[in-house]
Amino acid sequence: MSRDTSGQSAGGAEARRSPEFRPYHHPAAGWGAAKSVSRFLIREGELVDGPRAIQKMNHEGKGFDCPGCAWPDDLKGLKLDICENGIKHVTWEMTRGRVDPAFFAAHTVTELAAWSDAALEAQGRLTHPMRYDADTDTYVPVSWQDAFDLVGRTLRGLDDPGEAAYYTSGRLGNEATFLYQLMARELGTNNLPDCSNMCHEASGRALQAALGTGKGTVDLKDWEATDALFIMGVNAASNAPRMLTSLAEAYKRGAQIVHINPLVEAAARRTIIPHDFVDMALNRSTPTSTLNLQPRIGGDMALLRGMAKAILAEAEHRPQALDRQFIDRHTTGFEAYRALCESTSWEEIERQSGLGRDRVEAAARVYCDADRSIFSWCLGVTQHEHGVDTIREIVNVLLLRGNLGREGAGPSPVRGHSNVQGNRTCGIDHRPSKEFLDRLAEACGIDPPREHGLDTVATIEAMRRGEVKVFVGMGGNFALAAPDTAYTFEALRGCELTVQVSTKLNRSHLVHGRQALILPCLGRTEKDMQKSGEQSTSVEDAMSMVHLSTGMKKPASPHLLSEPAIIAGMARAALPDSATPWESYVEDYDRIRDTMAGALDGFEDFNRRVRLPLGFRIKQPARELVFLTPSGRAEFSAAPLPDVVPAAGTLKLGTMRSHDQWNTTVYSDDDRYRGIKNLRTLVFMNEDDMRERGLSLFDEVDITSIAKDGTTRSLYGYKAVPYDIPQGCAAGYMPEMNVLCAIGDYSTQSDQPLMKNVTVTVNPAGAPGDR
Ligand SMILES: Nc1nc2c(c(=O)[nH]1)N[C@H]1C(S)=C(S)[C@@H](COP(=O)(O)OP(=O)(O)OC[C@H]3O[C@@H](n4cnc5c(=O)[nH]c(N)nc54)[C@H](O)[C@@H]3O)O[C@H]1N2
Ligand SMILES: Nc1nc2c(c(=O)[nH]1)N[C@H]1C(S)=C(S)[C@@H](COP(=O)(O)OP(=O)(O)OC[C@H]3O[C@@H](n4cnc5c(=O)[nH]c(N)nc54)[C@H](O)[C@@H]3O)O[C@H]1N2
Ligand SMILES: [Mo]
Repeated sequence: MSRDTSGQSAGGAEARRSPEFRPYHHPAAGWGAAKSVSRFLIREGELVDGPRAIQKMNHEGKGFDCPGCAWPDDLKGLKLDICENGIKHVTWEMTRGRVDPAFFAAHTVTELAAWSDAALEAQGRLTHPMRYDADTDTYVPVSWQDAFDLVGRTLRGLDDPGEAAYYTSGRLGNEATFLYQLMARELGTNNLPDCSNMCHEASGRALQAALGTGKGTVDLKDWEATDALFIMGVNAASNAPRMLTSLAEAYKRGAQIVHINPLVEAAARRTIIPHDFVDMALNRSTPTSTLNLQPRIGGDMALLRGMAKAILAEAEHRPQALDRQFIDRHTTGFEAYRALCESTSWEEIERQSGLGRDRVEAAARVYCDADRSIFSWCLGVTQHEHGVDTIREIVNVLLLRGNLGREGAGPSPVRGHSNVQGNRTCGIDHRPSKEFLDRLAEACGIDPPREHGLDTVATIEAMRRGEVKVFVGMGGNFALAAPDTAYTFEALRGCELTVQVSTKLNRSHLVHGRQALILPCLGRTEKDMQKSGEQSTSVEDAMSMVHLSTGMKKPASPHLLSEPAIIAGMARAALPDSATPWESYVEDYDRIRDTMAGALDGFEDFNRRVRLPLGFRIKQPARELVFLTPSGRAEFSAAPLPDVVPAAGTLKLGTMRSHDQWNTTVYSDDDRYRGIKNLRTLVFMNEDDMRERGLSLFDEVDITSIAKDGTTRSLYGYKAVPYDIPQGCAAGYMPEMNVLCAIGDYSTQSDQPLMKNVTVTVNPAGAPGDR
């Protein structure tokens, strides 16, 4: 494949300054974060409104949910339970910049396509619905009604409802989510790809199979009560910064904290809790780790297997290392798992995990010494071929010591987008269960399709084959977030119609179908007025708490509609004879919630309970030791260890976020906690791997990925950075590196793209045979 022609250029405003790398030795959060926030507020011109909005964020009573990550709110309604990245996120939505019809008239799409992604987003908020005009190659204003009619007409003209796909990015509120899936299903398709297909699909599948529930079972109270935390494959200081508070508090109470990550991230060192004024004033930091383990990329499962092996060995002379009573009463499959652990050699465990036996045993010792343990994980565990097996192995280890269904113990996936978990709960699922569809049919009087729909990768492939002709994106930036940039671009460009419901200009507006619409919506911080008055929407956090979010800012433009209103408008146009009261739902979201109460398990009495001060928690059967599995018990798995050792001459590359970005939105070219300034086109490498290739700091390299089917994809002129990462492993930034992720390289277990497990060669730039 030739040089990347996706039109992407890495980076934000500082792209031309010279790169710097100085390993970071300060605590996470604290004054560094405070400084970064104030710089950001000044840059965005939000010194007054910004702080006022932040006050309203995430706290008990009336306010809006942080549109950032899905970490739960402080249980005491702490007003200052906010973080640097949440502040950036809110301020980003409140920018004063506007992308209006005059802007679009002044720039053709071809011209905009040459702009960097950062430059596109930096223009500010979208103000009017716009339609692509091929004659002038520009977006031109369109009335809402004409936009809806275009969608309706095109959808009605399809030969089959499965020729359309309906994407969501995980910040859509529950009420809009419910309407969106209702629209798709009433139209006759389960084609509901979502960002979760790239994120935690593996967690859902593994937990469902093992415990009969697709979610974690613990909440913040458990985090406060646990004796040992195992934090796997998450860069918490950047991506779930409020976890730092929990880690510091755990440390102060004497809990053990084990970080498992090829990189020693900032959260695995020390932090200054930003709202602890005494610690802030004294610049006093708290450690957030008691043990750091650096497995090779993909080596987590072998590490867990080794821990289990060590626990079983320990139980031979100390029976209480196992919770036999729990195992006998609540689980199946233990003997097969025990036999598998015993037959897996230490040699194999060391080779596959990349860790010495003593390190694995040290982790097992921490685990055995703790009465209550929590395992928490994110993308470092999920975006792999064997992500499902690895998460089931986490559950296996938990089950061995009965770490389930009691305070301070259990699995705790760190979800991504603020409402990605709520999206799934409220019906965004391309593989809905029969029970879900039966209830939906009854509560809404529709006849939903029963066959499975398409997920993210399958949608791209179907668009590329011409089988999906209409793509609707409810938020997000599909073109850049999805794997195989060049392939995904071609797929989108082959569509008859692409519709993007967005707040800001992004790449997905410029990589469009024959016809295209940009439909601008209210952001979460903004006031949503409908016929019955001001509306709130609900969201669910990563620990299954559902609460209301109420915007308070004047909308960025009077022409914006709310997401429920846009969905209802499209639905009415596409389904003129629908008996669903679309207009009435939009007048008063309580009406949507009343229907949801009948349609969704756990949402009984929704309107009342969601107004309780902290909202309510969706019941978790596994938490009560009720397992909705075929056996009625928690199920041990016994999967063989995969071979994750890179072939000679290749490295395993993991793509990840910098500190200063939100998925496809890049705020700057800095990655403070990793010591990087002014550089995104980099690859972190082990020093020995660099030496072998004759590389030193900032030397230019070409990176070529080798897909399962043997095809290759390349990025040129990246800069090598020596880093504390195991040999054979490399890391760099998404979304730029999506160019390297082949469309066919997704997990056979979860269908997730292998974004943390790309086989690459790295060579000095322009080396012979490289291009
Ligand atoms: N500020 C900010 N917050 C965010 C986001 C954001 O972009 N910006 N994105 C949100 C979303 S949608 C999500 S899903 C989450 C993502 O949160 P994370 O999962 O933290 O996301 P990544 O940056 O992809 O980082 C993954 C981590 O996995 C590690 N890793 C890589 N390979 C392996 C492996 O094989 N094993 C182990 N154990 N670790 C590995 C990397 O070193 C890195 O620390 O964050 C959410 N929060
Ligand atoms: N290589 C690689 N690729 C990855 C990943 C990885 O780790 N490595 N991670 C994957 C993961 S976990 C995820 S979740 C995806 C992220 O994929 P997406 O969720 O699709 O991408 P985002 O960058 O979060 O989307 C940003 C856009 O959302 C729109 N937006 C913001 N707020 C709102 C709102 O309130 N309403 C609406 N309608 N639109 C809004 C704005 O227009 C903005 O440009 O990327 C995936 N891609
Ligand atoms: Mo995500």
